[in-house]
Amino acid sequence: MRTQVAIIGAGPAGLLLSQLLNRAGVATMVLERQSRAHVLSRIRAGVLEQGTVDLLNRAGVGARMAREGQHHSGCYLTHDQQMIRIDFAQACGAEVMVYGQTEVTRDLYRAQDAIGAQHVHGVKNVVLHDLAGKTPYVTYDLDGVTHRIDCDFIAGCDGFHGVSRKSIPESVRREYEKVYPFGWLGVLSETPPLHEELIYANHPRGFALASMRNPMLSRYYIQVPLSDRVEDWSDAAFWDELKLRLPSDLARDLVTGPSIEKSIAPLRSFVSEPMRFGGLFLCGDAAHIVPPTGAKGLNLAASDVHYLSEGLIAHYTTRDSSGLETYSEKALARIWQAMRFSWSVTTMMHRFPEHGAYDQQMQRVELMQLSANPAAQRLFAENYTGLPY
Ligand code: RFL
Ligand code: PHB
Repeated sequence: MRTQVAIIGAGPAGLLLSQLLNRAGVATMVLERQSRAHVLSRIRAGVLEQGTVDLLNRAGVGARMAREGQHHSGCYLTHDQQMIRIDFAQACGAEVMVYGQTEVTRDLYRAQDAIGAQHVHGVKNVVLHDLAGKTPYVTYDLDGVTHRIDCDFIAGCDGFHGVSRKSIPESVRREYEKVYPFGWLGVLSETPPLHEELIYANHPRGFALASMRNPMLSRYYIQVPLSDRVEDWSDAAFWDELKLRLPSDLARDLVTGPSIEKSIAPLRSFVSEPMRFGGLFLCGDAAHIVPPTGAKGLNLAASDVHYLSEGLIAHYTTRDSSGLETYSEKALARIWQAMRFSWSVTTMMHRFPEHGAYDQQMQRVELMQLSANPAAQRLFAENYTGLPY
């Protein structure tokens, strides 16, 4: 079997790339290890930058997002009992859209089905071949039979644990990593959100976040030690801890209910350079991970897809390969800026086991600066709503 671009992974990066390429007449084949139901059961990101919204609209998948997504023109950072509102609209004239990654993925699958894009789910033993040569190909097993796809290019959209990044020789890869000494315990519940905007809470007991998906679906997180397991946290214990970390006026109004999803995600910053090796291009979490504090993971996957799809479409339509040549450099420039923002918000908002009184004063001063200084507010707002592509 032959295609132009073989795409490994049907997360948001793989599906969005496939959608943009197919609409431009470039043939793709998406290989996914999990079932479609499994991909759609994952609860992850919730905040979309304007650039991501624009790209989804360009991919023809924006209709339901326009109806059901919520426009947010600010968010809150809390500290002690104080609430600092960052007004994105006033600080930098931009806003974000709250619309879950699960819904983005569902919309992409529907659009892909409508144009007859090719996906194979449940593949095993994906191996990438001849990446440095002229005839790259992919082999995989399905139901005990080995298949081969010949292609011009391979897009590695298979997330942090995928096979693509590891197919680049170690002598070529440069990896940068920071592992944080805590995770986020997340709960999804069919309750009205605490507030109409997101609330990021810095508290002596640890960080908390009150987010949402829609008027009857809330998403909350609390910082937990890496040694905690989901089974250690009953719903009642989660709600009690969350209330302790929110300003008391707000906590009084929190509506609690049974959790419909509960999971712990470790926090990590990671970048692998370069993002191209011969015929292989890495995209999204396959090349980089950010801690979720800045809401950047999904948005970086989208900006990678933007650069890569432009490069591939120009290559096929005008024989101009300059976009492919500069892909890694352009994507990485934006990624490192998002790395800095995610690291700085994570550092400002969490309790670190090794931190003492000095570090806590630094957090307090940073928060005070954000509450009083328009330049600091603008920097935060520009980064949160998304730097230009
Ligand atoms: P994904 O979504 O991980 O998709 C990769 C896909 O590749 C498949 N795969 C393979 N397929 C074939 N062969 C193999 N060998 C394969 N290995 C893996 C996987 O099954 C999967 O379907 O990466 P992508 O597309 O780059 O998208 C990135 C985003 O998903 C990610 O950045 C965000 O979800 C990160 N993230 C969050 N980002 C935010 O902006 N805000 C958040 O609140 C937020 N919460 C989260 C998150 C990531 C989490 N993870 C990864 C554990 C919460 C969690 C729990
Ligand atoms: C979420 O709603 O899941 C969410 C929102 C903002 C973040 C992280 C997660 O920074």
